Amino acid sequence: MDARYLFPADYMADPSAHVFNGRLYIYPSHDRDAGIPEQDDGSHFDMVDYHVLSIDGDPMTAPVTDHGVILDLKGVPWAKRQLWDSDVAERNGRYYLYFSAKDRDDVFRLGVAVADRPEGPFVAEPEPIAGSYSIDPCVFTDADGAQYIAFGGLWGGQLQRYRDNRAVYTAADDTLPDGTRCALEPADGEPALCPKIARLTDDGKGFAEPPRDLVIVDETGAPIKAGDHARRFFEASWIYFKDGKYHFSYSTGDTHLLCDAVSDTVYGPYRFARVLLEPQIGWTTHHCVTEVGGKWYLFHHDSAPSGGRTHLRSLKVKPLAG
Ligand code: FUB
Repeated sequence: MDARYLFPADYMADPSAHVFNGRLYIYPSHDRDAGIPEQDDGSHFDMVDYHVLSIDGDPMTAPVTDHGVILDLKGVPWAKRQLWDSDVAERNGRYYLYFSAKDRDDVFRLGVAVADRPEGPFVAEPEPIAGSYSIDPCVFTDADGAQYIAFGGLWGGQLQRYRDNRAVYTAADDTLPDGTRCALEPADGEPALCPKIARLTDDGKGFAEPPRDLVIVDETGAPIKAGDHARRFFEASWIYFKDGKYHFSYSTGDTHLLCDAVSDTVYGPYRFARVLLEPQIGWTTHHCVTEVGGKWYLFHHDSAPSGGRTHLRSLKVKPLAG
């Protein structure tokens, strides 16, 4: 089998997969059709809850269990809409769900919710992570136990509004009067905007340091340029450690690729290495790379089962090539 649709009964996307206590858990976004027309700012991705799935055994063949809702938008005091990509990390026997949502001012922030079991239920903190912005958090636990959060996403994910961790543009700046979009991204010949990375505090609820640029470089060591749409970062950060190297994998957005870059340190710079997945049916592409039972897998999504509707996506898994 080349790839498996993991959960045909429902539309889910943006998988983050981890083995906790010997069982594989998958934390996806829970897609739904809210009747919102497709828009460049991604408002049609109007999700209101999270589920968790689990698998005992081979991810390519074993049954998948849906444990139901683990966090609902109504349970997040600061969030107004759009529960987007999430990830879960274990710390001292408790489980921390990191997620993206829009606050009351329609600004994306990152939130934390805590549970005693991987299956939840998760209880959200009353406020978003101080100093957080944009979308798509992933948390990597290093060999020494230190945990790092990487995040960011362009266009609807609002990363282009920020410089040096400060919002320097407003929503109105995202589209110029002549209709030009993404005017806030650097010019094609300049270094691309970077995903961010920060070590987490010991309680897992905050940044222990100002987020840094996670720089992706080309074969010469130069930062990837903003005009290099086949290699520049767009969204969907994921960090994993394999064969003695840190890997940063990500989506290129409008060129619909999943790419992989490698480094000797968790902060980078990460050298562009290869394409992990060619374009699939549907606009977004998002993934994680996870070791299960000694084998490596690529979890991702596509929109084939919904007939290509961008906001109704289906989870997939395949063995990681190479
Ligand atoms: O699911 C909503 C958004 O679509 C995610 O946050 C992005 O990574 C893209 O997959």
